[in-house]
Amino acid sequence: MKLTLGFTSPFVRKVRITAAVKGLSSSIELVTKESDEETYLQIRRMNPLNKIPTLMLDNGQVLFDSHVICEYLDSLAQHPRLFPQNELERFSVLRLASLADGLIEATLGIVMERRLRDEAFQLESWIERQQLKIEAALSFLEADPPRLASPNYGDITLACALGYLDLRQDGRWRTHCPRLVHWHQKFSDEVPAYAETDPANVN
Ligand SMILES: N[C@@H](CCC(=O)N[C@@H](CS)C(=O)NCC(=O)O)C(=O)O
Repeated sequence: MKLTLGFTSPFVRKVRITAAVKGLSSSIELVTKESDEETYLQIRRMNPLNKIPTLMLDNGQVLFDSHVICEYLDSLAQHPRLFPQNELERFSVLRLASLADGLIEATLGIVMERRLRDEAFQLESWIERQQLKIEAALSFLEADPPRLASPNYGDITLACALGYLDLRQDGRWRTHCPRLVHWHQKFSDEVPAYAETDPANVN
């Protein structure tokens, strides 16, 4: 399989951690613009949304987005199960993952607004709206952090969202979320792939 990626993308990080936890990393070739531009662009274009991560299977089929890719990887090996089969547990994991994806999207939205628009045209009201979503999601999670029995897809997504806040907002979330900081440290200790995919460690 071939995975298109950039090393700072939190959506890509979810997929890489999922692959590692499932013991599938060696079955996936990582394709960046720098390593093989032609293949990278070819696979990326097969996703009409033209986003990373996009995964090309060995039969040529292309999968996107990160949720679909992670669920596909989870289906390839029985253990450990990252998407529970029990309905109640499954929807709780999916809800956590959706909240964490929303956290990533709000953070990314601010990054893009600041990066792509000239300063004079940046819409502060829109940036504030995204920041409010970030604060609200963090308060919600801080009030009742997930239990970390055996890390699941929701946990992986949340860890990547918090890692992305570390990268893009200098870890400011840490000052008012002590329980989440503890949760994040525990996840990091239990899942070596988290540190291995830390964008801060990419040259
Ligand atoms: N919902 C998608 C989001 C993927 C996404 O937004 N990727 C960003 C990089 S972090 C991207 O490719 N942006 C380029 C673009 O939107 O054109 C997923 O979960 O895979």
